[in-house]
Amino acid sequence: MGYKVAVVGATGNVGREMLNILDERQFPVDEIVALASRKSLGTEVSFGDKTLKTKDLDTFDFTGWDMALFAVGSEATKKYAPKAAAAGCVVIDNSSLYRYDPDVPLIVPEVNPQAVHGYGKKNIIANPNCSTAQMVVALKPLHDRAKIKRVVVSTYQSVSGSGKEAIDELWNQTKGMYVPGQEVEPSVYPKQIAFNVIPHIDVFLDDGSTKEEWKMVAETKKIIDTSIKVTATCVRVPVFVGHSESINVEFEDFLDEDEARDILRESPGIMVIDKREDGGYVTPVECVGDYATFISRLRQDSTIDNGLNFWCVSDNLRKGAALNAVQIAELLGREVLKKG
Ligand code: 2RA
Repeated sequence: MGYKVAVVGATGNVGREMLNILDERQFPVDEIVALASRKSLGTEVSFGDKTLKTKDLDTFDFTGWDMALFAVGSEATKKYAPKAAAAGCVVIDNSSLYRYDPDVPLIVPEVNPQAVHGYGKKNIIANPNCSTAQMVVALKPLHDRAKIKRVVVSTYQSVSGSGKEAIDELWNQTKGMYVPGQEVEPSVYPKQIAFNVIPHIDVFLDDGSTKEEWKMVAETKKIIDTSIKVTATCVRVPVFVGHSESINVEFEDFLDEDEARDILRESPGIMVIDKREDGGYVTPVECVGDYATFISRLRQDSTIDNGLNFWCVSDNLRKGAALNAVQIAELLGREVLKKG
């Protein structure tokens, strides 16, 4: 016996990946439904070797359904997630709407699986921001060994984090640089993204940081430990899929780079590719489609007593969103609902 699962926002990048990963991991599905807005009604989406036609989210009755993986914006989530939750269907939400709600667990299964037992207050579980998810997978095992004091992270985030229109903008803008008369002005982003980088993701806050940077701070504290100080600079780069991060960590106690590398090698969800030679590291194009959070360039930070630097890369549509959501569904099934 398996689960009745709804994927909400099934026609978007993340929604389609959720369907792919539910099939890849052979999640125990008794019945599955792809839900989307009325304008996408009937759109065909793949679920393994099957084809699903999207149904209308607005009129859908979640009664009797076990889980709903939400991959829509906060506005649609605000309208439909409570409806699903009230019908007894556990919502696993990829939007930022509920991440900071004290009554909603924010979960990365490799990091804080025990938090799944707190889902019942609102019948909702939140998925973290993509740039947070890959980072906390790497930080948690190191924090368990040598208690982290401070994290300084710079991100290099792919355009797929902004959706399909951004992917098209990068493609067309790049092509237009070579074809006179086909130049493409910035529209998704405030500045040119082709052959450029943009130090701005989401909205600016009063202190000069952006909301994307604030999310990394707030979510790391909620998922791992509120005592960890985090400062982030989030940058959009001309990459289609795959977020990269340069991470500097200061610990309470000294942690040798070799011991840190061994710890990460043994940690769930992590692949260490770290050779001090040409190509001895992972780049975004190599992480696409993979489940792992890749770690490279691990080395001591000799400017402080207890510091390490490393490079972290992961598929932002997978570990950063769809995979983490499916892993939460697996965790919920295994630890709570216990069907299948
Ligand atoms: C981004 N993390 O990369 C944000 C939302 N996916 O645009």
